Amino acid sequence: MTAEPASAQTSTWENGLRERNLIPLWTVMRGMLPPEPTPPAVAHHWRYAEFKSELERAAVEITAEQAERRVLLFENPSYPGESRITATLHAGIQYLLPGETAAQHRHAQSALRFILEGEGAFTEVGGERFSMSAGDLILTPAFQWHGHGNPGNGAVAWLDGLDLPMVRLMGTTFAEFKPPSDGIPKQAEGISRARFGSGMLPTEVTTPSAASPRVHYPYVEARAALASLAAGEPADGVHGYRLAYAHPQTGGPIMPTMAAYLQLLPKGFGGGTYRSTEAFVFCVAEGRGKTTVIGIDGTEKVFEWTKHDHFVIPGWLRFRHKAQNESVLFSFSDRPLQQSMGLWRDARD
Ligand code: 1HN
Repeated sequence: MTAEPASAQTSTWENGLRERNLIPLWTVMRGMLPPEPTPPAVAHHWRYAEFKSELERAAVEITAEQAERRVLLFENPSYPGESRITATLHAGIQYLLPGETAAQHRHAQSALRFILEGEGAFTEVGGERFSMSAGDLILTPAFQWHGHGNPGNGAVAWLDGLDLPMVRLMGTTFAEFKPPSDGIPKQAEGISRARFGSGMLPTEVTTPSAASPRVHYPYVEARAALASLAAGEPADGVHGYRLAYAHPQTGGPIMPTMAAYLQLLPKGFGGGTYRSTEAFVFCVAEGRGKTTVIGIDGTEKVFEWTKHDHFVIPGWLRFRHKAQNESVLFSFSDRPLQQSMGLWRDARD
């Protein structure tokens, strides 16, 4: 909302100001300060049954080598041409056939990967190989060399989540596509897990790294934790049984810009309505259910989801989950960025 000019004279004067790149704040200030968030992104649902065949088609159209990263990205309908799923997050599904590799590169953006299906592929991060199994979370902290390979027998698909729009906003994008001529220093397989993944920590490391040095969070462990919670305590009224993947040195989020969660919704679970300033990208790891999202204008969208469907909920839109079968949802968000700025809030209403 902008104020009407007080007189034609003011308007002429204002126009003169504009020509000199000077803007009277009072004409634009109310638009800058809405009483509560009005996210331009919309909630949206991508069904695996619909995009799986497009991934297969992509594998016919282009080799992983040509594509460098064979990804179909989820673009929010509100941001055409901007390759983003929310104001701050990028998400897509990467697909690698047996025998294919995706060359090493590195960039300022941080990435996380949640494996959908396929066994036997690996990703290399900072010179260490991590084998991928369905449901695993694997991190690629900013500026680490990383590439992927699939020496297995079947295709592999995984969700890529990146903080690309944040890095673009700050104008801090750097990338390198040619590894050093003497190669990327190799690390023994399992070393980061041995150092940071057992509930113990190296005694000589004092400064926590910005992103979790654990890198790999296997599904078997996270899933077993959720099962034990569900057997041992009542569910949260909104989230069911939800755990955040944690940075082993700080207990905080796994990355400075992105948090990730795994949650179990028991069969028949009906959650209360919730909203938070963080935008969520959800991936259905198991089960079947529905999520109702209530728009700013009060209109409801119902996403009936099943395994490997994805959906996005922009910040400050109300939503609630219902599970038809026992379900597991993976999600990631921009919460750490918001918390570092003192901006994060949520409400159960
Ligand atoms: C990237 O480096 C990967 O390394 C995946 O697998 C998706 C999307 C945009 C920019 C870089 C990867 C990406 C990406």
